[in-house]
Amino acid sequence: MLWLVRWQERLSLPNRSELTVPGCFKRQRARREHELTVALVGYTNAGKSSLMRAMTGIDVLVADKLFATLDTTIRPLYPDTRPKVLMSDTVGFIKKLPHDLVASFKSTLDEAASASLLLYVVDASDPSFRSQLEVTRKVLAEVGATDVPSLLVLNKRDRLGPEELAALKAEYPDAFFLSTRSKDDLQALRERIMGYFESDMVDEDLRIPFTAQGVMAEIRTKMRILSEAYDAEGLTVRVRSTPENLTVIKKKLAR
Ligand SMILES: Nc1nc2c(ncn2[C@@H]2O[C@H](COP(=O)(O)OP(=O)(O)OP(=O)(O)O)[C@@H](O)[C@H]2O)c(=O)[nH]1
Ligand SMILES: [Mg+2]
Repeated sequence: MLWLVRWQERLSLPNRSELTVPGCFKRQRARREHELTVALVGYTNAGKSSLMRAMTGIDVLVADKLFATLDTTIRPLYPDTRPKVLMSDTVGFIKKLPHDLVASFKSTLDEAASASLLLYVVDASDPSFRSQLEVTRKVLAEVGATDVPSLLVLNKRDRLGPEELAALKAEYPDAFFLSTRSKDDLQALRERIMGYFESDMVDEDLRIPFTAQGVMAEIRTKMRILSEAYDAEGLTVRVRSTPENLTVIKKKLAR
């Protein structure tokens, strides 16, 4: 165990007890089952917390050191989206993670495995980013997160010269290039995320009688409203929604 303690000290790692997952995590996740979640995963120092801060407005710690983030944080995108999308910032990965310590990353790994979409955040200005990405992919594969759809985000593009950027774009044509310091890049990523979720959605007309107005609040949170038309008996709304949420709402309206 001594080597592990020394190794932790070298990286300024917290001890294992500080890294353990709060017991309420599973329950929180169960509650979020029907919600759209984006998990930020990647090597330590890639810029996950910077992205989290920029996309959700939450004041998470951003620091130029290894293992700045020691726990998972979950917040909705800000400004609000319809439907609501939750983003989670996770603990960073490193090379040669002792198997013993993998257990301490449980909240990160669980979060990743249960997300609707994974963003693999990479520091594209780090010459060793390819092997860092490999480490992240390998660890996530070990916990069965390979089925979760993902988007590769090559961050810190502001540190790349035009030729370097062009070469990386040719190497990773499907990746999203970004700097967390560029408002335009962040807006484009937001649109890409919403576009991804909407590609899975269906449009449908829902009839809401005046006696079932309570359901409208839930519809407004979970779905995007495309149009609303009132008549004498109630309201007809055209919504864009995930099939799962549509089923839940239709059941409530049928009661
Ligand atoms: N130049 C530049 N620096 C960035 C960018 N995004 C983040 N950084 C810097 O990269 C460093 C690490 O950022 P964090 O957001 O803390 O990285 P992290 O992935 O959360 O790191 P861990 O919590 O250790 O896993 C900080 O010094 C940030 O200011 C960017 O787009 N460009
Ligand atoms: Mg962080």
